[in-house]
Amino acid sequence: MTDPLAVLAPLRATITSSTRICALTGAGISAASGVPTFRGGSESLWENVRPEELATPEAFHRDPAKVWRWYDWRRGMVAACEPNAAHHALVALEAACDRVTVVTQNVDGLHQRAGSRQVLEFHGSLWTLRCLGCRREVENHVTPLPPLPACDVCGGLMRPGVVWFGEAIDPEVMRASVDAVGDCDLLLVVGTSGLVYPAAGLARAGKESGATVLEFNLEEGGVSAWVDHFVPGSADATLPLLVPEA
Ligand code: BV8
Ligand code: ZN
Repeated sequence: MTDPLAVLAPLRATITSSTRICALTGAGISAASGVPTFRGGSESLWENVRPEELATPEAFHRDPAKVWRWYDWRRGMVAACEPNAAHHALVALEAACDRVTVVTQNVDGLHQRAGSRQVLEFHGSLWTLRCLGCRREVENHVTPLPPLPACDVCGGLMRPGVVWFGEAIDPEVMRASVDAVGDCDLLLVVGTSGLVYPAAGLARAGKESGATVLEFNLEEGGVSAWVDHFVPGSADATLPLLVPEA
């Protein structure tokens, strides 16, 4: 595997002169924290289930208790994890440039726990519940949850506050994310297979808006066509290489 430093050394001026950095992150950035990825490894989150089975509105309508068991298991598992050096590196970059915006496909909340101040949760959050009755959204970190969490205002059934397959991205989050990739001069694409749209389309949008695009991943994937430089390795080892010596 190429030495990540050999890729980054010639880019040092580009990186340090960047004033607006955007990081588009996927499950791979949380892998070192112990959060399984979706498509990969034996421990992947989808290993024993197909996404269509659980991460869709139809699945929830068909068997809400089953879908809640999976999300409650994930909430408990993520609650026991800590942000890793990759999450912390994005926080450290905030001191080195005007603005770092994180657009994450992850729903684990680890960027916020690491201290990132500008996080756009493109696919929502495990820690948000939304009422099907009155549409209220609440932040909730209780694990485990009751089997079918009910809204304490209208008694309606609550659902996980995530974006399922076939559901639209929140328009406000979409607009802010498109602005972030369109406005940045350095786009870091970290730990994503680039298979899920419209999230993966943000990498192309960043490239076409003139950003320098660096991909941090174990292997090249779905967005590599729009990447200027591929930095191989585990994000918790490679992303900290971007942070100027303290
Ligand atoms: C929509 C929240 C329309 C829930 C998630 C055919 C072609 C193209 C698109 C489609 C298609 N058929 C259907 C679609 C659309 C569909 C889609 O893209 N499907 C894909 C699978 C083909 N998209 C949608 O449905 C989206 N909505 O299109 O709506 C619409 C419009 C208007 C009105 C109504 C409807 C909504 C998609 C959102 C789905 N929700 N998550 C939950 O989490 O439970 S997606 C899920 O996958 C996660 O959010 C995850 O983040 C995301 C993407 O996966 P990755 O993050 O990339 O993770 P993955 O495991 O795949 O890869 C891990 C990567 O990390 C790998 O590259 C690996 O090498 C790397 N890695 C591993 N370890 C490390 C590492 N890298 C660095 N260091 C390490 N240590
Ligand atoms: Zn309600």
